[in-house]
Amino acid sequence: MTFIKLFSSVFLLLIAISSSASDKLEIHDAWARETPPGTSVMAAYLTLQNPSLSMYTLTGLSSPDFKRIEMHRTEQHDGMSKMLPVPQVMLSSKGHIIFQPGGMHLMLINPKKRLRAGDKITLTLFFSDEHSTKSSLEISLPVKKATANTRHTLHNGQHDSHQH
Ligand SMILES: [Cu+2]
Repeated sequence: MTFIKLFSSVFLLLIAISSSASDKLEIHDAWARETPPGTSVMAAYLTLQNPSLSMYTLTGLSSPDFKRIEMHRTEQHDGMSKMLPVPQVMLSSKGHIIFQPGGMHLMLINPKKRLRAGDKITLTLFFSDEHSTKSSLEISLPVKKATANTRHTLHNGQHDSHQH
């Protein structure tokens, strides 16, 4: 291999690495709500910040600790709260997405073991950028008890088997 060829392949590799979402995106305030024993669903929250000029789409999530992860949003209908699945979420340049109690949230479905406050959950977020390049970001978030601040968002409704 000539020097030029070697140089260009290294250069391409650097471009590929620097354009991945994991380099550019920031996760803040990530946590999952501790649930009573026997509950098959947990809610998790986080803020996803995109300081870059690129646009990303959050296309899904997975976790080795759960069977599957869904994105939901909560809507009020006639005083009843209803959860609707969100297949993907756009993350604009310089924008952010907030998953929070009473709003858009993550549903962690069928934990492989009981998770208590103080435990950690591993989550992988999958992204696609404006060129359809796929990337992923792995994070670790703590399980916490609901605080007085989040408890007031509890409500009745068809999804009262868990809190969101
Ligand atoms: Cu939900």
